[in-house]
Amino acid sequence: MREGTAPLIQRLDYQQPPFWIRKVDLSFDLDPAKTLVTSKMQVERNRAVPHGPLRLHGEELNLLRALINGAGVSFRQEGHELVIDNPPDDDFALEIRNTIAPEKNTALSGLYTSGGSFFTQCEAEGFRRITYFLDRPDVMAVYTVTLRADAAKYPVLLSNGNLTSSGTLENGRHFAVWNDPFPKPSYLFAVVAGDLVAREQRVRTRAGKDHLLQVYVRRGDLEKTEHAMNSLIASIVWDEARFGLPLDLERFMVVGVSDFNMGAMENKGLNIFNTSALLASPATATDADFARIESIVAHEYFHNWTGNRVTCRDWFQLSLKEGLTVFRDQEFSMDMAGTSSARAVCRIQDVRQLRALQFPEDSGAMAHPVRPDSYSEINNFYTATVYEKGSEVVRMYQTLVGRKGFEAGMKLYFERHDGQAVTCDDFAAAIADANPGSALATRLDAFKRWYAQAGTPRVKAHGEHDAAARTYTLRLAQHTPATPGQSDKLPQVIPVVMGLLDRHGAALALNANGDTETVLVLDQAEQTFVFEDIDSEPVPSLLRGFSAPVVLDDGLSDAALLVLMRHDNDPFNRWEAGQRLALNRILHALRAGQPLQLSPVFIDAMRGLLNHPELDAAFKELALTLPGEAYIAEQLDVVDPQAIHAAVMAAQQQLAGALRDDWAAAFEANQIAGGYTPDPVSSGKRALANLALSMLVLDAQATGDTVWPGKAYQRFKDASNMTDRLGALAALVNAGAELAAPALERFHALFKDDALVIDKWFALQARAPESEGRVFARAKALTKHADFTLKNPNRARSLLASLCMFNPAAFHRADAGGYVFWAEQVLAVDAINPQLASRIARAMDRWAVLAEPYRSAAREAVARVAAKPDLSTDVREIVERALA
Ligand code: 0A1
Ligand code: ZN
Repeated sequence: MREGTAPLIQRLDYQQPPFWIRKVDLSFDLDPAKTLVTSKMQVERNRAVPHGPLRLHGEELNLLRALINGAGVSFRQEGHELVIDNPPDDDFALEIRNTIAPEKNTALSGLYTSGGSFFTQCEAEGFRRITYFLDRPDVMAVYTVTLRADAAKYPVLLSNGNLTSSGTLENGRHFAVWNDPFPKPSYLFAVVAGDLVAREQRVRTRAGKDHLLQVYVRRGDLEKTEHAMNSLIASIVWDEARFGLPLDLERFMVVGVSDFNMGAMENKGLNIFNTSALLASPATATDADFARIESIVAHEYFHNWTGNRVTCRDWFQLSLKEGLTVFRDQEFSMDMAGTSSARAVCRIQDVRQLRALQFPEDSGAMAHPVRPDSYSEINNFYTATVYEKGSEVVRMYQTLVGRKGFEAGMKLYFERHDGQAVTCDDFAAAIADANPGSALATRLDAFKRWYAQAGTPRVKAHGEHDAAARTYTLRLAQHTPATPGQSDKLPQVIPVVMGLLDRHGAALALNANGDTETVLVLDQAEQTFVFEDIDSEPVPSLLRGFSAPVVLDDGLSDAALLVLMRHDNDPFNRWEAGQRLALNRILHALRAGQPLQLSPVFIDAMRGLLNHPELDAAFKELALTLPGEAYIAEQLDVVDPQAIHAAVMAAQQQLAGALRDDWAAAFEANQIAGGYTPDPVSSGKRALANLALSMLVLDAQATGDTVWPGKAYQRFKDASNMTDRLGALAALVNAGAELAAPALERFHALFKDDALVIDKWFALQARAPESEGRVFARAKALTKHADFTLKNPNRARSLLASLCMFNPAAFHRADAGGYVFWAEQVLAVDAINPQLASRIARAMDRWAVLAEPYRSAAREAVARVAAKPDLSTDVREIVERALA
């Protein structure tokens, strides 16, 4: 959409639609240049709202005719709406016929072509780019879809639901008819047509029903679908076992496409995936890719209940389906991981992600509540706040009512709302009503502030031990900072899972029952909690498992943090204590403007972790990885990305040197014999070996040693899987080793025909630690590489997002070169794909906290983009919020 200013849509303006569409018969005569769409709808007036015209949404459509009950009807086109002023009072049949041009659809929303096949993407408002419709999630219809296409070019014709008939037509064409028995909103509609092949699996579920599972991909990619199929089967089993939610369709299809704006899409019975979230083989995908595929396959499958069977009334309720489904996929991944330590690794990774992406969002120009109040482009609100913070909100429900209570709440939610389009309030009510008298039900209104208030709450903790009274008094205070449009905030309901340790690390009883862990519910601005029979000053372990999405300031000394790091039986807080120790050192150096110097105590503590005989390799890798630059930036009022980078590099260099022998031992100890499997134990070992290798190569760069770079190169050449190969390549590239250049060249030659691997090649170079501007120069040069294109979102992101969003020291340059580059690229992408452009535009969300000279130069670049008159509404909303 390209207009001066788009209207701001307000949550409180919601009204039911004046008409319902109950049934749709859609037919497509597929042709890349000109596809004919015929839509026959059964329409009825909604008598709950006042009479009004019928206004159908439509964009980029060429209307051929509109008939009501078979006769021509007068209509007008008003902006992106087709208005029929006097439709009949009684139910009527509306027929629309229009054409579209899929091959010109570079925005990848609606019906488009990719690699010679047809795909659709309708969430959030893509269906209106296929035909005129009431394209809103509360209008739910039963769809019958007829596809006609050239049989040789498009042998596979798919849509939602069940195949009811198929056959041949004249002129080498063929057809297929699909019927989806479940009423659904238009955003869940999908079509795929092309020369695809499928991996198939028949399964019988607990309920005793047989189902056909299919994973469709391009010829040649079939052997990369085994992991996705296994993940799908595991997801089906899990959802039945954990929540009693069965697969409701005879056929469940998953399709891969190389051009896709997001990870994947949960279209009813026909999930469409970015190939990056679907295809994996040991030789081409890393452990992280395998884990991501498992979680995204699960996420889309889980949407079948949380999103499809019960959907959103309006787009402000997006977190109703997304927060809940992320929570479900996170729980699934933890259950799949198995051991408590492997579960903790999942949790730590999720929290790291939240802190790296959502915390900055919550304190930047785009800060918005989990349930936003307004938007001009809904695609801009598929955010870390709606997804990841939304998931944390769901997790807090579970913490407040317990696991069983939460399952009972889910059951009630489906009993009440199956087949409906509902709101976050309906979900909250179901969980609370299933748990009367619970810590949630008694504070439901206050709890719902999590949906309404933006910003990350700060919790301050202060404990005092009274030796004479043998009591420990814990005072908790909370405050949520102001965010755009919300200056004053009320207290949130914050579950604080906690325990107390004595000086030696033993867990203390918190009450007469002898419990060593409890949940404190902080729901006031300030509250105190008193523990009895505490003999000596304890060390509090607060917010265990990251029980609420807040920033905790507990003022703990290094000594206390060391106790937690060594002894806390909550693995999350054990990890957190080590991160805090590192963070304290980095922040101290930054605030004092002094070079960073790690203390012997810190180094020893890290050595203790690395050599610990019992801890898992995966946990060690997380514990020995320093906090990310974005998270460090979040702790500062004024951000100098270059100073942060210098401090992190210094810390890394010192850790590399001081633990040289320990890294070497860890590298040797974590080699894996035998074939590749992406299980948590093996992937943990590979992760630690790769971290060790990168530390050893980094140290070698400083000392002039050539042995470890040589070993890394050898390992890169000989690796039998992508995790080890990319790990060794990263070690060379990130350390700036001489062997990096030949290794990169070799890597490109080896994988030049595998787009997903070439994406990694671009991303690795654009994310490398900056050193004297070389990384920025290289990334800029790579935009001219023959393999680079802005048209493929994965490729564009691999270079542009990597540089502008994930490499602060390369991006924020004193000469403003990064910002000039950003502005050029955002404008260039915007002309092709506004959704993608607006994602990249968000690199500037936090310009206002930058130190000079970055701040002024960044603002100027944002203003320059905002001054362009023909920006998409997507990018316009982002840059205007940034400047507000
Ligand atoms: N509902 C999908 C995410 C998604 C949203 C928009 C899309 O098109 C632009 C595509 C996918 C999910 O949560 O997986
Ligand atoms: Zn989702």
